[in-house]
Amino acid sequence: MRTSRRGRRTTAAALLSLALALPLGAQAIAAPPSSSDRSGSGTATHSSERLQYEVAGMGTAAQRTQLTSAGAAIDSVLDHSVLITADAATAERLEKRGYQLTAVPAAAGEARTHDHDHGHADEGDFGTANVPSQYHSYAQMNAAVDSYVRQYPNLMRKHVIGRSYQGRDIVAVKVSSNVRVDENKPEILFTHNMHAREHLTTEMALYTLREFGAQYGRDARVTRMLDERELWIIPSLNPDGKVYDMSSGSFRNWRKNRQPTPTSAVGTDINRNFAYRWGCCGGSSNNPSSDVYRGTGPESGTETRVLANFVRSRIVGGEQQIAAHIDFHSYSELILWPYGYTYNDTGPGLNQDDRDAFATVGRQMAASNGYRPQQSSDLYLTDGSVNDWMWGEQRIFSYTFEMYPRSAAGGGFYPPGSVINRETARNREAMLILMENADCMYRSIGKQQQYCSA
Ligand code: BZS
Ligand code: CA
Ligand code: ZN
Repeated sequence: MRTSRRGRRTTAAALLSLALALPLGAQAIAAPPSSSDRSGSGTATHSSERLQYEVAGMGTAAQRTQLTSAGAAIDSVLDHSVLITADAATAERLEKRGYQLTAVPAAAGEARTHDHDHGHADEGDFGTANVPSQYHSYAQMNAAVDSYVRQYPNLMRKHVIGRSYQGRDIVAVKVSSNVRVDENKPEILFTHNMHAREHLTTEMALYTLREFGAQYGRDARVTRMLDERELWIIPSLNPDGKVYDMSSGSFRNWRKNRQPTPTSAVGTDINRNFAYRWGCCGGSSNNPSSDVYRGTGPESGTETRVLANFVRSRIVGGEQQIAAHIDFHSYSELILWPYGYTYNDTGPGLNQDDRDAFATVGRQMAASNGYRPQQSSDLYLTDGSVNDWMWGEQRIFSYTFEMYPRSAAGGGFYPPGSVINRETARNREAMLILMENADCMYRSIGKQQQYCSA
């Protein structure tokens, strides 16, 4: 099944010269230039074509961390190897350093996006002329948000918390009874689509709006949570990346934002750009062409800054109102907690009780959805991740959910639309568990007396 890397690259080169040989008009049809992505020219797209590789001999977190600090973003961790997506330059760099790369034939990632799909009735879940794609584009996402807010005006309110690098709205929907008033209730934050290609996470946000809207006043737990908590949902933290990933005929496997860097490479990894031990520990890259590029400084990424400012704005009367947070990613079916920058279970500001509360609630959530619970550094080290900042700087119990599928075989970043309903509803119980624990996470370890009696 697997072709050698050289084989694939020859194919890529052939495709590239074919694309360049096409008349301009035909090229425009093959890969329409995206007017809304100012930095994304067709040529840049082709010359940085990105393939997926399996890297052998990656059985330990230390080995995976080393690969990460060499600039690779790991898509998925297998028992003895990992899958990465890399452009040709990165792949070459890794091979020079002695890594064994095998190109994996692209499968689901070749699926077309709906934006430029003109009637390929056999293209299944990613959209046809008659059946709209089940994955929302950025514009469709906003339309869906607006319609929920219109449908449930007392329960949902839209806040534009800032703009992306290219100027798109970054939207947070507040969901709570008496939604217009900032009440004294524990607040919970769900963030989605920080990484461009992880579109299932945007569907997760839309599911939550739909479900909570429909179940308020019907389901006792949902009703109680929306009466006693204030929920913030950010359906796309990376609108520029989402649009870029969807706006040619096929998905681009894009992860980062679309902000220029000091080189010709584009994009900062938002999840390596937060201002807690930024770049400290070999868990990110200073190479702008890397998928885990950490940016020029902490919060140099526009979207990182928008989220951090929003979270800081929730400090009221000296107290951070947000108690708990889930950052939804895909894929691998994992529940992760901090710290990511160290292999140690505890660290400065994270004592054994903190860690035990993280792990206990994390495992309860995992028992409900079948994901695997673990400290994120069990995978590989990361620095500047959102979870480390949320806990280390804001003392927010912050988890990462890596959604469906478990492995690349289930479609990787682009699973068929037919799984959306099942795989979003799968997290209903876990979200409620976190919300129910958010008033006192230490109750889960029997230490509410010590930590939560005001
Ligand atoms: C992803 C994987 C994600 C990352 C894993 C992770 C999250 C590690 C948080 C540490 C902390 O992109 O879905 O590498 O950013
Ligand atoms: Ca409040
Ligand atoms: Zn991600």
